[in-house]
Amino acid sequence: MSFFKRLKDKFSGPRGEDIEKELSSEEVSDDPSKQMDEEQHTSQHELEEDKPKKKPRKLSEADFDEDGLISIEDFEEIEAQKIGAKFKAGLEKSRENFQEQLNNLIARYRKVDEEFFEALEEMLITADVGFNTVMQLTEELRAEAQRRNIQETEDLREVIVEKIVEIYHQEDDKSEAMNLEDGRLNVILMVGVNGVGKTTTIGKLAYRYKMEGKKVMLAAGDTFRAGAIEQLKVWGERVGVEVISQSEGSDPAAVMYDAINAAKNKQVDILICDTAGRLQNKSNLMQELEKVKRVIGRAVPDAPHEALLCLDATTGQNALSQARTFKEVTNVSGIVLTKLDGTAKGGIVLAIRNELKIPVKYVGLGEKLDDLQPFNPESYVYGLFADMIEQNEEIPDELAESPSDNGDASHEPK
Ligand SMILES: Nc1nc2c(ncn2[C@@H]2O[C@H](COP(=O)(O)OP(=O)(O)OP(=O)(O)O)[C@@H](O)[C@H]2O)c(=O)[nH]1
Ligand SMILES: [Mg+2]
Repeated sequence: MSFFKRLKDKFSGPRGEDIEKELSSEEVSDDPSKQMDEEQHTSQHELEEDKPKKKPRKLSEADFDEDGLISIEDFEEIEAQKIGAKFKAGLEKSRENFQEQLNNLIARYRKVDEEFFEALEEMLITADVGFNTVMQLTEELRAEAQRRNIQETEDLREVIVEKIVEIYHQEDDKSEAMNLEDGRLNVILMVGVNGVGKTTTIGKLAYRYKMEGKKVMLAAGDTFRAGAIEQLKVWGERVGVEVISQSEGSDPAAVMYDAINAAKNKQVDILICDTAGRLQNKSNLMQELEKVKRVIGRAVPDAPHEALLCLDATTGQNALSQARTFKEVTNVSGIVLTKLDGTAKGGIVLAIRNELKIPVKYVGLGEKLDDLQPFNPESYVYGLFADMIEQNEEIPDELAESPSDNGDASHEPK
């Protein structure tokens, strides 16, 4: 089965069309910070005008058997297609950009030659993919085109998308999975510069874990910014989880200490700690972060189990430089890349993964509660190239004029 066909079956398929039809166009903002005093959110928090928000499909009666149960296969199928629809909606800007540029390239350079590869490199670098990653990708594409004797750029379309997934997987085996275990207090620390989406992400994560049946607690460790504690409390109320806080200006390490004690007493599964936005070049703030981590580590062995660095995808190369500095001073176990819905340069995901060697664990695809999705390279490329993937019609074997290996795009993915 071809790569495009496999992605189409998984993320779109027959149910995908239903889900899309039922996606409503009414705008819903679930972000409680929007309800707060305008002054508490500076202009860096302001985003571009949002696209209409879409609702995932609800299960219909037909999905249930006579006992009112749904099969695991049906459930998984619907879940995969919901994820596909989320990534498709969240990556709309990037997809328009990527697909249009790729179509233009293929129309302009019909033959696979050096000129085409150079133009492709330029396109990918402009989409924030990152220089080294682009070079590696096009190098592999050159080799693959030669190996399979691909002459027409049109026949390289699917190979390009497939290589993006491959390049994501190689390098190391660092996984996107969160280091969370049942039967212990898991501590997640959220760090990053101002306005990247730390607090919002904490709200969305709390919602996700609560829906999974976990007991969640939040620690209001941003004691610095006016209104930050209140913002986290609003999230806590909305999601229905307890928030441990002290007064503004108090020592964040003391808040963490309190929160850990409360979490232990109440047998919490997951404690998520907010921190103040800190500029990476302010060494005192960075030291404060280390103190917070020390306190957490002393109270719970091996904690924090995840130190997630929040990066704003709309800041492009600047996000990469933030990550490099944070990585130097503190141990970052994963990245949350927010506001992917707000950029047309979604290639930044690849740059982060390949140039920083830190796994992207979650991506923010919008402002609604369930718009924070676990990152997965396949859902990501589906979101980036969905129209191309859905339009792809696999040519039946008997009709495909493919003597041995002349540009046969229907090889199994590795
Ligand atoms: N469109 C979109 N907006 C997001 C996303 N994540 C966060 N935001 C918005 O980004 C803005 C800033 O979010 P916060 O969570 O307050 O950021 P923060 O990092 O906690 O900011 P400080 O506390 O000031 O350091 C809010 O308006 C959020 O709604 C996302 O994935 N997509
Ligand atoms: Mg915050």
